Amino acid sequence: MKIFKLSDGILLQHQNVSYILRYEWNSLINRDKLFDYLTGILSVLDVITEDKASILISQSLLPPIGRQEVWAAGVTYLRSMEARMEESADSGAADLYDKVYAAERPELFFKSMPHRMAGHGQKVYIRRDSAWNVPEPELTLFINAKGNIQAYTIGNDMSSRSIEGENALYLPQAKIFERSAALGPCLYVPPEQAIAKDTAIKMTIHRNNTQVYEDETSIRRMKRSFTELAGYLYRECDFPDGSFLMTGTCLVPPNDFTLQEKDVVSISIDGIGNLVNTVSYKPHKTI
Ligand code: DO4
Ligand code: MG
Repeated sequence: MKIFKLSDGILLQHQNVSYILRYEWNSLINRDKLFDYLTGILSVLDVITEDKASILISQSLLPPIGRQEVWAAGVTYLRSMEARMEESADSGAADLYDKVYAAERPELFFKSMPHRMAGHGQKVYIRRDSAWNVPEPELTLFINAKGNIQAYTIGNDMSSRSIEGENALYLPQAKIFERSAALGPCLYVPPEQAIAKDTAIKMTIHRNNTQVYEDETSIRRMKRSFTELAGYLYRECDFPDGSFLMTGTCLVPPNDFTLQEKDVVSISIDGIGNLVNTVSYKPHKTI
């Protein structure tokens, strides 16, 4: 089952039928047993045609987030650890990454407030003061206030490799800036609370209509479990509206690759869909 946040309501798709819900986003997604609740109300919802659903999605789709904070996990795949050890070799911080990969406690960091997020079809930004920028495709959990994973979405944890590589203490600047994170296009609510272990993640990057990067992998390669990450995040923090947790990147483009303005990043995850964003710089202030 998928739910799409629209500028005027919520679109639910289940077994090839589309429904419209007039519910408040935050209280709807924060329920326990979300899949059971949504299947229970299907009979009282308005059904719309497939054509109408496609028009609504193309014209009024928003990122699937309300008041939630967005957090991220790091170094949860071997590929991420290796890439970070390479980029930080000169700073002497390479050890941090293999230590955290092996440690019991995961790396978790704050990523974004809702107002900084991009949704499907919107621009993501790269920093003007960074020479080496990449997208990070990440399966993203929606965890409700009780700490239970209810849904999944696609995340892009846009990152500056030059800033993080220069000094690991610069991580917040490498990670947090306007439109440095994208979520979408929908929330996938599975019948059981776990997504399939062999779920594939694929990323392509196009420049001037030519594909300049393509790779894919499976979430099976992740070192940690989703419940482990959620458990650490909720240990000493409350999230009254729930939270989003990006689970770490599994794909890193080669070291000679950096994003450019107008590149198109497309991330697809089995069962969820496709998150597409065009790369840009934050416009200069006009005041
Ligand atoms: O250690 C820094 C960030 C790691 C990260 O964002 C990732 O592995 O996806
Ligand atoms: Mg990441």
